[in-house]
Amino acid sequence: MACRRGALIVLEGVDRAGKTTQCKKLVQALQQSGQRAEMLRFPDRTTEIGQLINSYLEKKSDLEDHTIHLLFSANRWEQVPLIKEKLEQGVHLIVDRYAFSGVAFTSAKPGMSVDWCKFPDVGLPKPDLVLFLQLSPTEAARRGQFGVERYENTDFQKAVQARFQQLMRDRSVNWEVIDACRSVEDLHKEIKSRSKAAMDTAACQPIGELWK
Ligand code: NYM
Repeated sequence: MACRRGALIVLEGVDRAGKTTQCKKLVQALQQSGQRAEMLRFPDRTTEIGQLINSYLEKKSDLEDHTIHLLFSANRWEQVPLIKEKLEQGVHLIVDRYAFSGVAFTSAKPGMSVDWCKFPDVGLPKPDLVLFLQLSPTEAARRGQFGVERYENTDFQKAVQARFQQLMRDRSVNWEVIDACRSVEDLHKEIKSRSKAAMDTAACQPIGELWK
């Protein structure tokens, strides 16, 4: 492959860390500088699987814990052909949550192990960079009321944060931790510069496989 593939960059963090705002700003900045960049988000609530997930998150339906976990994973796998195609075309993909949210949220539930939770996502396209927006759950709660969706309470978010910390010890993934307790613009500048470095490195490398 010529040195031109796009980079897969994921933003992770607890709810309210600012991931969606920062993903949008990064895509906009890249496009303004003449690069091809698109945003993806998981869950992608627009697909049939995504609608099942949406109904679960909105507490309109109840699903068994393993079952909903597998649906979140399937919702990523259904986008894999598109992800690979775009990266190979040289489009940078900026992704709001990925398999790490999948594992952190499910494994924060009683009786769900991190190892079991990782398995369905093994082999997904591996992100070239995972930026973890670090914000304490207490500070996140201060940013405004949590919504009414499932998982949106401080105790659960603390458990999720602990699982993220555990996942970040895995050096096979290129994690970078960023202090999210700053202004939107300061955070954006740092995210842009860290992403730029990852894009330069990714350009000449094949797409990796996650957790393999
Ligand atoms: N979530 C997200 C999961 O439980 N598993 C997953 O695999 C993913 C991608 O869905 N609280 C949870 C985290 C969030 C919720 O996310 C919806 P958002 O970014 O608010 O749409």
